[in-house]
Amino acid sequence: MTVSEVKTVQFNKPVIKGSIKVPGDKSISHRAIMLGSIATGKTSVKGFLEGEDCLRTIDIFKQLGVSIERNGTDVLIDSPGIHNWKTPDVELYAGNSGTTARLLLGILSGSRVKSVVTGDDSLSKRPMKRVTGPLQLMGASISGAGEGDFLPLTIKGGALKGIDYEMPVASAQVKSAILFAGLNADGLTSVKESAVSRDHTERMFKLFGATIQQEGNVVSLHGGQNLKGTNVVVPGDISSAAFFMAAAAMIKGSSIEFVDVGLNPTRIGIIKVLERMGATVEILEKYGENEEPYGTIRVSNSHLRGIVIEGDIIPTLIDELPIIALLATQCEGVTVIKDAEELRVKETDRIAAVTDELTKLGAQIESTEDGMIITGPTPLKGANLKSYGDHRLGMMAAIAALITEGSVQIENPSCIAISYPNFFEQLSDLIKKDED
Ligand code: SPQ
Repeated sequence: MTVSEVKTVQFNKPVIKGSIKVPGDKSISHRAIMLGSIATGKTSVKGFLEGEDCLRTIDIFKQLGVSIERNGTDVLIDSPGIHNWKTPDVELYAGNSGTTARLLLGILSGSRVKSVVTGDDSLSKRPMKRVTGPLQLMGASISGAGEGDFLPLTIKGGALKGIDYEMPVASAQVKSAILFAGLNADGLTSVKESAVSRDHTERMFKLFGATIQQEGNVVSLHGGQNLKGTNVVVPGDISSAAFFMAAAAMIKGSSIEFVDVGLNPTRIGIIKVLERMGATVEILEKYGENEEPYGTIRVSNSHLRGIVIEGDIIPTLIDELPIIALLATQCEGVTVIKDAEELRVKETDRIAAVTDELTKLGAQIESTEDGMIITGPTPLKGANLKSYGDHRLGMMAAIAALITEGSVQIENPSCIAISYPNFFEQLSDLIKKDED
């Protein structure tokens, strides 16, 4: 590691205040490019996230012969439709992005092209069988290491049959991959989850003209539906906003307004947790109920208390658990996070990584098989923290620096650009506003 890959962050305990519009939602940005490429005709996307993961998704669909022009956060797609894609000349590289790889496996299975999907070191260790297993049951031709459990994987698109599948883990990526395959399968495809995960794919299928049924935790669609290009507006990413929501909640005198942030009910677990911990959360405006709900919300500091986070709420805040763990160090009493074993197979083992890094800051935290137990409030001290190349760990470390006595050094902070390219600019804007 070179010296330039370590960032020293020191703030002398500031108050943070102001109004921000966080970048576009990562999950929705990926799906907008994917559906715009599957559909025939022109699609316009506004508010696209210029993060590394979503840029990989654009590159991949260009390799498949789709015309995609990006001008900042505006993207124009012109596609011949999934059945007219070309066989790519190169391997399709998903980088660090689990969403790109897993959803792509479902999409390619029902296409007419043969291709190889690869990823970086972290992604090549993440389990793919959860997706390739049901896809193979639908008739997909997928081969690769560990009987299809690890990238690189070779997919030969072809005829598929519908499936009635009960998922062993609540996962939007597994559900979406099966639904994408189901779109080009013969007959009905039905997916059942143990708890409802983010439903962006389902909402966007409807926007592109597909008929899809959602009843409780079961989603079904008939194969053979053709999608037509349309216009997509991507709201701000609540998972990115969560870092500053936590900061506003735990720093005395702080208050931040989040403009045009996504408020999809399957993603707002962080808001429920903040309210239960005692933070002040105000929903100031709410729009767009039928497609993707979004609005303006304000989060302000208040006395915080520890809570238990478990069960059905977990899929609605899965990516927020690293920052929630930091927040819990500032709550009075014990916070218990359970039923979150999925954290162990993200960009890194987030249970082990969060526990190790917060311990270095002096937090009272212990890991369990499926979560963490944190006792607070604890004053935190500066330390040298690893990001593990995981954007959410990198941002957790930077937000921790707002409350530590002494500086925090973050190893490999550039990974933050995976989901939040202007994170440090927005952070310093929020601090400056108080000095003005
Ligand atoms: O795309 P990737 O790398 O899997 O990203 C993460 C993240 O922290 O940004 C997880 F590591 O988000 C996933 C999320 O955890 C994005 C996602 C989606 O867009 O469908 C769904 C969740 O994963 P899963 O496995 O629960 O379906």
